[in-house]
Amino acid sequence: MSGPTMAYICGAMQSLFDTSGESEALAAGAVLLRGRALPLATTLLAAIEQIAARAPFRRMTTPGGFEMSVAMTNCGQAGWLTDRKGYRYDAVDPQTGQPWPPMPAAFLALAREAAAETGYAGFVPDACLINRYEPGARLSLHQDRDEADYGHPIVSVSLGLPATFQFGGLKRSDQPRRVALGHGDIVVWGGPSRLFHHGVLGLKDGLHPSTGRHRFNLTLRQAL
Ligand code: MD6
Ligand code: FE
Repeated sequence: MSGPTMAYICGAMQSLFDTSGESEALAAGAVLLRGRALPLATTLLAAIEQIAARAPFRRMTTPGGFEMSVAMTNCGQAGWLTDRKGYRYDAVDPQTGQPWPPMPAAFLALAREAAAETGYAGFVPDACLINRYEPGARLSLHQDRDEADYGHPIVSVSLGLPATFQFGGLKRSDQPRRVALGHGDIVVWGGPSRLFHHGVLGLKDGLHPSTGRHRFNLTLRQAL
């Protein structure tokens, strides 16, 4: 027996024993778990609303003086910031003078499980950056390199309107591939691709039943 028959039987066995659903490798160390956050979507969105009530979404300024089109807030022990002084993590929200709201238990559990399942056991995020896109908002190619230890992965959860994610390489000039990320999709990435460049193309207008004209993205990090 060989070829398609074998492939079919292996696929069937995999779906018998794999309770975790579909997963797709994007690069070495980067895995897309399609729809994995769907059962928690309502919980996550309610938590985002509660966080934003205490630490409002705001469009931050880059060190070069540009206002980002993506609105951001944070929860956890540390929050990611950018202003004229640079990029960094800080325990305090500069807009309120208060600590960032605590990380909801659902964020922590989801990140732990997704990371463990993709080979990163013991991941305990201490920071979550929450991005909010409206139609037209985009995120240019960047690396996430403000965390203390690149040995930890980042777990990314997408909610609401779909987006086109660009996943490049170590060099900014590496031609990025395009990956569609929709409601409930999780990407876990670390290892050899932890410092790969990535970005999000301008959000297409639309109306999502759970988020209206918005896309949200959570990136859970072990930043400190
Ligand atoms: C976004 N995500 O999906 C932007 N960074 O809105 C990121 O910039 C990102 O998804 C590091 C790791 C995973 C990510
Ligand atoms: Fe990033």
